[in-house]
Amino acid sequence: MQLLNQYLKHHETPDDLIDLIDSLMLSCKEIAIKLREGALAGVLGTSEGINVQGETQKKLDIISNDILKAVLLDNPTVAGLASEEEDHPVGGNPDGKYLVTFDPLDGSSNIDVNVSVGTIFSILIKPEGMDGGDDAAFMQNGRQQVASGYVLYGPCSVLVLTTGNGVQMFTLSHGGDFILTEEHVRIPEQTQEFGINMSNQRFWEPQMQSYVADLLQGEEGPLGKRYNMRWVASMVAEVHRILTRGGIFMYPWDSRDPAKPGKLRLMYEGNPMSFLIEQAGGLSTTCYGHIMDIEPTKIHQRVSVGLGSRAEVETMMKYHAKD
Ligand code: AFP
Ligand code: FBP
Repeated sequence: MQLLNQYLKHHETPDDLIDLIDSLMLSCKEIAIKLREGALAGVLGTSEGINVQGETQKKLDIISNDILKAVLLDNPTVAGLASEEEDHPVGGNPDGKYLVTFDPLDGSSNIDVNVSVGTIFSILIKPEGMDGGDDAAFMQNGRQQVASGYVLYGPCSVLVLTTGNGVQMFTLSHGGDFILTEEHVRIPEQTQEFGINMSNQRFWEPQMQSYVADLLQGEEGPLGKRYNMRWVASMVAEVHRILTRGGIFMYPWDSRDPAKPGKLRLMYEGNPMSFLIEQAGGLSTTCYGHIMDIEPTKIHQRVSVGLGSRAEVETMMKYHAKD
């Protein structure tokens, strides 16, 4: 069993990137402690704030954001950061090499009910001559990511990471180390499990309606097999399930807010998760094309998402290619 830093060094990860991942993990360990203490630390419940996405912030959204910001801005490799909880990017060291985007606590509407949540992150290189505090520096497609990952805070805390060399899982030990517990994660091609918020069914496009209707028909329908459904309402937990045992997860465009391409955020959820999914042999799409090919135009841009087991995602895309 290898410790995180040793593993990364052994796989020729640049020293400054190891240093940055180390800072991210320092923050995540602090967040894990706050989550573990829950009501004892007075951190549960809602704050007074509303974030730039128009969502009510949980106290732990703000605490987690503050922890990540403080630790990352103290790291000289960080030229700038962008958070789902901040209106604008924040500049770091002008000579820093990296930009970090993160969702400090994804699935935070689950915190009070003690269900799994997570921190999602993505690392980009700051383009030459740009200011790391400017939106423009972050306008890079998902293929430019040098690393991405998440820490799932569940019954145990697990870091799931890619630096472009497959996907590795590291479990947080009692002693505070992230220890390699799974190397070169592969997503099974086929699955019998899907995840989508069914309460939004009437708002989906006809193509998605028809795909999910066929999933629900099971072995009697055109897909010829019985499916099970899972919905945690925490993307980190859904992606972790898919990386662990396969499946398809969808959060498609819907007509509740027709001008928005979807609910999930490209820079903090779509791109980092797509990098992991594709590195593990799966597919990650908008239902029409690869998420990581999207050229972003806004830091808080939204995206429609359909990701997971390759064969299932391809089937779902065929429904969308029909017209
Ligand atoms: P929160 O961080 O506000 O809880 O949002 C989490 C999330 O963006 C993503 O993790 C889930 O997949 C999705 O919301 C669940 O959305 P619904 O509540 O609409 O099912
Ligand atoms: P396991 O302990 O076998 O996972 O079963 C769990 C459970 O009994 C409940 O926790 C859960 O509500 C239910 O299964 C979900 O099952 P299904 O998706 O088959 O309806």
